[in-house]
Amino acid sequence: MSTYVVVGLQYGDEGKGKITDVLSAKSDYVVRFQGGDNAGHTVYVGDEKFVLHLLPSGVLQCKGKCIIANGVVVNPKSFSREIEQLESKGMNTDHVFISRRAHVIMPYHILLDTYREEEKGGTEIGTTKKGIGPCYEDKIARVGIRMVDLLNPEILREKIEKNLRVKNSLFEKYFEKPTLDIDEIYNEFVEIGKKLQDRIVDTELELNEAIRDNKIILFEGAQALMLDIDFGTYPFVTSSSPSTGGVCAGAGVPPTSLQNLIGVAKAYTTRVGNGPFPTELGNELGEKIRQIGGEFGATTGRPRRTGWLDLVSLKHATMINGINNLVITKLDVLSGISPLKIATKYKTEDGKIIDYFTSSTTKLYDYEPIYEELEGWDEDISHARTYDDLPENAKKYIEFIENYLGINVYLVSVGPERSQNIIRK
Ligand code: 2SA
Ligand code: GDP
Ligand code: MG
Repeated sequence: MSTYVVVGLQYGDEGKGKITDVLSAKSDYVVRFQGGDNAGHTVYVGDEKFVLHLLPSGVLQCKGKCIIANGVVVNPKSFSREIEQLESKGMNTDHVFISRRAHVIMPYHILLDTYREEEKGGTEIGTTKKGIGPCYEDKIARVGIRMVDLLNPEILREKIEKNLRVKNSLFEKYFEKPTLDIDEIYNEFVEIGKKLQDRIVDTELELNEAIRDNKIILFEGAQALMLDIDFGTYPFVTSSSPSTGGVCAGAGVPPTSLQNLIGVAKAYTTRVGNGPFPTELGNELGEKIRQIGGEFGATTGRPRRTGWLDLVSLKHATMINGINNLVITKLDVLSGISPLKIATKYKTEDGKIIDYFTSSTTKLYDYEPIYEELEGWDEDISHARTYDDLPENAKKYIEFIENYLGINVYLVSVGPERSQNIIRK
């Protein structure tokens, strides 16, 4: 198999960064295909912690090329910051490229996102305030600025001017906030274009050539299926498609080229931001899991909401993604908790028992999860390196998930470090 796709199956933060890092050592390409610097992908190398937001997590290990493809929305300032951070640690970043077609997050996108979130009675989605939604809006409205535009000052000025006419009027009249200055933005982004020009390329050409040459390509998802613009808990979602299907449009590669579809799920569930969360604990045990699991936003530092594993939503996620390999992370966090609950069905507000995920987000608040209880284990499993090192009850937990979803778990992660994995044959 030469192409791998790693996607999140819950509400993000499943540990995709760690898994991508592990897989990227043998990859010729590591590719981000959606989202932007809203992502927070944590990788531990020894005692050193790296949190990657816009760059693929594979940048730390991949000896080939790291690509930010057309489906990503790029904040060039975050890009430069991350590149500088890595270079200050002695790393070479000459292998990082951005698609000419990728859209640029402009200062007005960030302000719009922030004002909407802070407005009383506004969107209140609990976004990362990185400008992701407004940038994708402009892309779809066909008024966006793309990386290639940063290389053509005349077109760039025209496009900024056009956008500012609308955005400034919104800032002034609707939000009652200061307007933005065209010259300031223009000068800044022309300079950014000059600085990044050698990295701005036609990534879809390169990737398709790599597919033809049977190179190993790893597509790295950010966020997760339950935050998908179509199949997540709309409107409490991100503005892209973090699914395996999103890879094709987001990187310009054909569906027939995708082979190994890897879904990453935590052994429990977390969510950061607003929106329904049927298995949320919201009690002392939830707090305990947050503390042991270190469940705080890797980009914003916000405390993540915690809850039991939800197989109803996981089945939805594996179905939409067509997952053929599962990774379960953070099993170590559940040591010492017994019984462990797993949601296998929901009871709807009118008493019906269902085992599929609903499209009606508002109803989901009134759905009651129906749980199976499994006995827990007390052992510290963070040193387990083979499946047989795991206590019987931990194995039963994994096998319960496999049986429900009908998909094999091929990797169990038992700690944040690169080496803390159990790979099943
Ligand atoms: P946005 O900013 O428009 O994408 O926000 C929309 C929703 O998507 C959620 N979202 C995330 N959820 C989990 N993790 C994300 N990345 C960071 C992390 C988040 C952080 O790794 O911890 O630091 O807070 C991420 N990015 C977006 C977001 O919470 C909204 O629900
Ligand atoms: P991502 O967005 O999916 O890449 O995940 P994040 O990096 O936002 O959050 C996952 C957190 O869990 C990070 O702090 C990781 O270092 C950590 N982590 C990943 N896998 C494991 C694991 O198996 N056990 C423990 N205890 N922590 C893990
Ligand atoms: Mg994250």
